[in-house]
Amino acid sequence: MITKREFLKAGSAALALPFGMGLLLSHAADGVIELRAQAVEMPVTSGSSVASPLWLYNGETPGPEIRVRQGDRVRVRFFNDLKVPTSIHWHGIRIDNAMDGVPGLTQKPVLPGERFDYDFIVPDAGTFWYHAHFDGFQQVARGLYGALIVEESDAVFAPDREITLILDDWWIEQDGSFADGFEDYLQGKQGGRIGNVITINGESLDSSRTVKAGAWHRLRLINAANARIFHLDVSQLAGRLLALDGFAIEPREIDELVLAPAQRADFSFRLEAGQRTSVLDASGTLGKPNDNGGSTTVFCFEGDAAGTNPNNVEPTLRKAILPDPNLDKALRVPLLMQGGSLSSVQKAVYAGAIRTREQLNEEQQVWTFNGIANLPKEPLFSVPVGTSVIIEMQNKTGWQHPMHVHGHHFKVIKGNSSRPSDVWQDTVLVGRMSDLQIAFVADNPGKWLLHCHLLQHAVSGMRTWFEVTT
Ligand SMILES: [Cu+2]
Repeated sequence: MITKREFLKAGSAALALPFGMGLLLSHAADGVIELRAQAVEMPVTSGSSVASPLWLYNGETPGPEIRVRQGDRVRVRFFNDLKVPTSIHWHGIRIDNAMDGVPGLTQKPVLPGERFDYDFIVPDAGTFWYHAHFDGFQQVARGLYGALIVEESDAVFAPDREITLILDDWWIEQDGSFADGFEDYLQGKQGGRIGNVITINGESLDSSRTVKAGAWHRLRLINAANARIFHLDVSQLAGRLLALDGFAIEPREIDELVLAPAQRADFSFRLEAGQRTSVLDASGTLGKPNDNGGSTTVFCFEGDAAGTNPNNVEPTLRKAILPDPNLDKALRVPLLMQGGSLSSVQKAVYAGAIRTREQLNEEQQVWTFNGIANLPKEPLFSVPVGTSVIIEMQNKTGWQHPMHVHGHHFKVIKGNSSRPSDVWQDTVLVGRMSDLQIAFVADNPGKWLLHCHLLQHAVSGMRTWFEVTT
């Protein structure tokens, strides 16, 4: 059995990058990016020799990092080499609806052996990601995701001062096979598929990266896990939080970062020569405490031996200007969230008919929005373009839900999201048994998904949609 490193050396055409990821540029060559979804037997972590049946973009985990510039037209020629249908969703991009990658709502699934050309403009600079959006609970868990980085039109950080880290967890057996074959029903009723192997760009916990001493770096973090909410102690990072869900914020120092599935966070940081800094696990659930009796190190950086550059000024990001919703005139949309293993719900609508609790259990539809499990025929709401909308989420379940709105960014106007309230975001963590309100201007025409990004929750009921009409 070969290790992942040997595998990459032997078979991958990926460009050599400082941090080991393949790279695809839209503003290179003919500007068309080629992505292939493929089944690949390889280990999930470098150094391991136990292969898992992964599904990957271009045979890489994470998939190749796509780098484009703000305002670019992005063209992706996508081939499905898998034996199952799939599609790609461009998470967080305020995209043309037809390119959003949601089978059943915005496109047909891309069948085995077929091709789909994605073609869209990226209006906002920031840290985004792409992932499969068909049977996502399985396809994302098997590795179908990658970073989508939209650079500012004028480069803010030097290219070799940029570090993208994708956090994931995998639930695999000793022999490398995926635990439960993606059929564990009970997990879907609770906190979802939490893995037993953590990876950071395919490296295991405590991986170290050398950075240029004295220079400001930009760290882009992406949580690609199905269900795991990362609690990171970033107090040692000696940097500042620059952006959340791709969008620039007022830079600030923070000690702890809660990163729910699909969320992103950008930091600036700088190290002196020989200085080492660690990002630690604040949840107490990752790995084992280190020899010093402290928290587990998730990843760390070390300044190289080069001299410092005292003239180096910390770069800052330009804030995106999005229209603020008119809260007085906004359409208020209640969203009652129910279900899960502790639920008392006795009946709900599924596929257009009222079902009993037993029937819902049989159909594995155990979560509901407003009494409906999974995509209803009618939208949650339909509004003309430009309408301000407030979604009043009432989480009556004993679980947390990272709620994601497609095609738009929103602000939290009421409730605790464990994030600053003045930021635009596309995924918000709604606490158990709590209320939270988000607001945005529905300014992107089309049919948009609104769902829980805990992917087993989504497939077993926590999905709805809304319509923005012209
Ligand atoms: Cu959920």
